Amino acid sequence: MVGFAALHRLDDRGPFFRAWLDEGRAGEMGYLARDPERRLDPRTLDPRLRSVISLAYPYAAPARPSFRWPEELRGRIASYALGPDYHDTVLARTRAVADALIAERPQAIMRIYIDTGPVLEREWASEAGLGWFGRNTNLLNVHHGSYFFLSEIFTDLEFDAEPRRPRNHCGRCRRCLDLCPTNALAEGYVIEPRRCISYLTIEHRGPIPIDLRAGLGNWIFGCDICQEVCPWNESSQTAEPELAPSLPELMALDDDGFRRRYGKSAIRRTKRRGLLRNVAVALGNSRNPAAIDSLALALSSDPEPLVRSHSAWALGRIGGRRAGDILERAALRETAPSIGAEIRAALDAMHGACVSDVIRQDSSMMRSIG
Ligand code: B12
Repeated sequence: MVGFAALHRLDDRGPFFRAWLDEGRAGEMGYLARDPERRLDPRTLDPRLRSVISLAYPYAAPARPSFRWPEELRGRIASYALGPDYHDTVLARTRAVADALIAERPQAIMRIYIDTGPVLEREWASEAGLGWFGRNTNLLNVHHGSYFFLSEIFTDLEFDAEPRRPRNHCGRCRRCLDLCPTNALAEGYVIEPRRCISYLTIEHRGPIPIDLRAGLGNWIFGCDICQEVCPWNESSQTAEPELAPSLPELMALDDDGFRRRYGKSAIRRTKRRGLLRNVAVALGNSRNPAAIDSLALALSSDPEPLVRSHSAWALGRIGGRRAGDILERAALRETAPSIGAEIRAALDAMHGACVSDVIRQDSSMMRSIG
């Protein structure tokens, strides 16, 4: 898709954007808060710029997971990250458009942005007529849903472009709000990234807050739930089977293996450490005892404290005597205080669960006696 818009200062969005930053929603994405004025007016990048050519590139998204979870220990990866890194592919295609224009107007300025620059990309795409801001805070289009990437060419060329923001078609639908497992979406078309699975699994570097881990399910890089449940995406989802990697296999990756497998994919962003942290959480969420072996190995020998600590949590979540024994042994051996704390918390959670099991059994016994 392509659309055009004349550049101006995004006055009507300024207060929303500033409030969003003031509420700390950028989290660890410090680059979002840097110099907000540049984001609100692209002409501050170069005062000669006049227009934006906004481009959208649809990508394939599988309709539903094609495996049985949690019997099969497979992780889900957001569709956008399944192929080669879109920063490279979309950049090449956008550059081809800019080159074609330069061939016609050799003096024209062309500045390309895709994801990495100080640009409110959805805002310009919407001004250029490509879609409306959905309640899930993605840009939505009646024909293509929301599974598309955006890129922009800012230029000093001028086009006959009438401002034509498409109508909002979300109506009263709030499936994305209701079905987000971590309640990251709120009324008012606003996201709390610090609760969003995409943020937690990709952008967030340290330990994942314990109260949000269960909500991650088996998402190990990004998340598509707020897109999958959106009625506007029904026709844009394909029947292709999903490329769902085996979690124990990922847990066994060393640095070299990670680079070989994901070096050319957007997934490299998390580094091995971040991905295996997410994989540990997913294995825990499976509550499948078949996950214990790879978690036990990671807890005893992974070089990354982050991976060891999340493996401890995961063993606690799976529970049972064997996971408990592994945790008890690790508690005696582990010297890093942060991991020791996770191991104790995992054991406490397991004992809490045992006590409540006993109470539950007791009360059902009382009921049957009664
Ligand atoms: C930071 C970021 C994130 C963060 C924060 C997301 C967010 N909603 O802001 C996190 C890590 C959570 C994230 C996740 C995802 N992201 Co992201 N992300 C970005 C990035 C780099 C910046 C976004 C930004 O500036 N946010 C700050 C907020 C304030 O900006 P905003 O939401 O656009 O806010 C404007 C509008 O919401 C509008 N507005 C506010 N209220 C209202 C109300 C109404 C009624 C209306 C009409 C408008 C409106 O005004 C605001 C100010 O201009 C952009 C690339 C870029 N440079 O734009 C990609 C981008 C937005 N992401 C993208 C994608 C694909 C995703 C994921 C789908 C990936 C995934 N599957 O895991 C998820 C979707 C999660 C979600 N529901 O948003 C695509 C979106 C394509 C599309 N069709 O919309 C982009 C454009 C990247 C690209 N070049 O293709 N992302």
